[in-house]
This record gives sequence, structure tokens and C-alpha cells, in this order.
Amino acid sequence: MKKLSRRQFLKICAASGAAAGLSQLWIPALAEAFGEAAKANLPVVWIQGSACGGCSTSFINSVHPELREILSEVLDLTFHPNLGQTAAPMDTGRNHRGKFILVIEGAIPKANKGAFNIIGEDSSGNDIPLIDVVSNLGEMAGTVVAVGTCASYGGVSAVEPNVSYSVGVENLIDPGKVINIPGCPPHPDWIVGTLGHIMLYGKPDLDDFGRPKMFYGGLIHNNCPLRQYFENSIFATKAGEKGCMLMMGCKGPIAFGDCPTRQWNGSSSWCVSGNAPCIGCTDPKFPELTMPFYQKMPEISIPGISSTADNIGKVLGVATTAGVAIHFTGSLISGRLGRKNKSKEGD
Ligand code: FSX
Ligand code: SF4
Repeated sequence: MKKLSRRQFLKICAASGAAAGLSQLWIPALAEAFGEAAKANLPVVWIQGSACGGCSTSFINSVHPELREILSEVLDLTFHPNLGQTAAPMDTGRNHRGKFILVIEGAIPKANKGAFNIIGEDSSGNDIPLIDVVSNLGEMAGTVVAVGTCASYGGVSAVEPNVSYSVGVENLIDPGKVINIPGCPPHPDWIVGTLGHIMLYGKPDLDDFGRPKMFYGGLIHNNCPLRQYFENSIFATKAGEKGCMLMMGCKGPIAFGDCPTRQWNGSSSWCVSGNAPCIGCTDPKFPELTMPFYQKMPEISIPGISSTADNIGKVLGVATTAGVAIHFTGSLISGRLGRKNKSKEGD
């Protein structure tokens, strides 16, 4: 069968969560495109690090396609701790060196030679720390996908004082082969769609923080259905009140993702439509930057403009390079520029 063009694939990715008609194409498109060759050449190994397990839960709750379809038609998932895939990860690594996809969920603790996360023991009864497995498999993998904000940047697992010196995957593996899928947890479409893109076309286009632009290219605030309330300065002060949730702590003005258009749980809802402010869980500095979750953001500085969070949307709305400016603003807020990771002691 004719392989989908990348353009067609991106179109299906963009619309799969939003349009029932297009979501019908998602499964056959992925299944057709991956085919037997992909299954033979690009197995996926999924390793769990230090986290809550919500990333796997999100993946398991994929609606289009369902998990059953993902496992039987889309991915050759050879190892996952919860799903019954038990092929030895190191065997996959050796047999498909330089090709296979390594998925890592959760942060990696570096302190005390990785003693904060022991995932097994060798034939002599010696502990096998997660950090060794990630380093070895990461070196063998063709592509490494960090699923969730913990695996991407440390996330909740690396909140100060971070006694375990937990870090994101890029801290251990060449960032050139790492793709970050942040979110606490990430949307299942972001995970499946990114894996699909890798198999079909290689690495997707990434932003400065290693996130695929096809899912993280837009600001939550720009597509929020409550945006008109914001423009009219109608703000809710408690749950259930009509209005933009900025005063209730919404971080939509600094968070990137397609949640408002894709929506969650089979396109039925998302945080803001569920009456909860966005907590900015896709940000490289989540959760420390975006806490307290339910308090209004402090004053925000934009290059050349001093603004408050109350009018940042209006200011950026008239900027010709709004997308760039907004992203830059996010960088300024968190005091970061460029792709980097929380670097910690404890090696
Ligand atoms: Fe972290 Fe994943 Fe948040 Fe939890 O395992 S991104 S704590 S939803 O689930 O890593
Ligand atoms: Fe929507 Fe939050 Fe922006 Fe208000 S601040 S418009 S609730 S994203």
C-alpha cells in the first residue's frame, strides 16, 4: 500500500482528537503505514523510572486507537512492565542496536549510584539500578522518547530538595537522540503520534525544549474557549463562576500544548472545560515554576514591555511575532533559554 505522505500524517495527527471522521482514519493510517517492516525493525522498549505511573495509565487509556489496537496493529512493544510484554530489554537492544525506540517514563535518580531506584538484580544477586539500564539501553537505541514531564525534565520527581538527585533523560543520554513528550501525564495521542512519526519519517520537528511542534506548537491560552472572557476582563474567582480562570491561577498564558483543540478522554473534556485552571504541566520547569497551582501568576516581563499577567494576552495578541514572543516570554519567566536540563550533583 502507498505510504502516507508526512503532510497527510501530520494532518491526521492534528485532527485525530477533534474530528470523529478523521479519527476513523487514525487507526488504519497508522497500521497501514507502520506495516510489517516497521514491526520487524523498530521494536519499542518501555522502561519505568521514578514517577507515579500516570504516563502509562494515560497511554493505556488511549481511545483512538485503543490499547488493543496499538499493541496488535501499531507498535511492536517488546517490553512494558505492566502490559505483559516481557522480552528482555537488553536482548532487544543487542538485536536492534541503533534502531529500536527506547521509551522512558519517570525521572532517573542519580544519587548514591542510583540506589534510589533499583529495578532488578543480576544473576549474582547484585542490584541493577535504573540509571545503569537507562544509560546502557540509551546508548544502544536509535531514538529515545522521554514520556512525561518527569522523564523529560525531572518534573515532580525532581522538586527541591530533590534528595535523590532525580533528572530527566537528557541529563544521561545524548540530547540529539532524545524527544521529550512532557505533560503530567502526556496525552496518549502525543505518545502514539510521536512514535508513529519516528517510525515513518524519523524524528519530528522539535521546539527548543525537545517537544514535537506538531503537538506543542501552540499556547494553551491562544486556543482557549474562555479567551473571550479574558479579552473582556471577565474573570472567575471561584470554581463554577463564569469567566477566564486567570485569577484562579490558570497557567494557560505560559503553557504549550494542543489540549483545548484535541481535548482529553476521547475528546470529551480537558482541564479548563472541567472547571480547573491549566497548571502548566508541559513546561520544562513544572511544577516549581507553576506552583502554587491555584494562585494568579506574578508580574510577567516581555522584552521591551512591562506587563502583568492580566494583560499579557492583549499585548501579545497585537505582536506580529506573537508565537516567538510568547515562547520567549515563557523562557524569561523561568529564567531559562535553550534546551537544557536540571543538572544535579550526585553522579
Ligand atoms: Fe511524572 Fe509519569 Fe506526572 Fe506521573 O510516570 S509526568 S508524575 S503523571 O506519571 O512521570
Ligand atoms: Fe483560558 Fe486560562 Fe487563558 Fe483564561 S488564562 S483564557 S482560562 S487559558
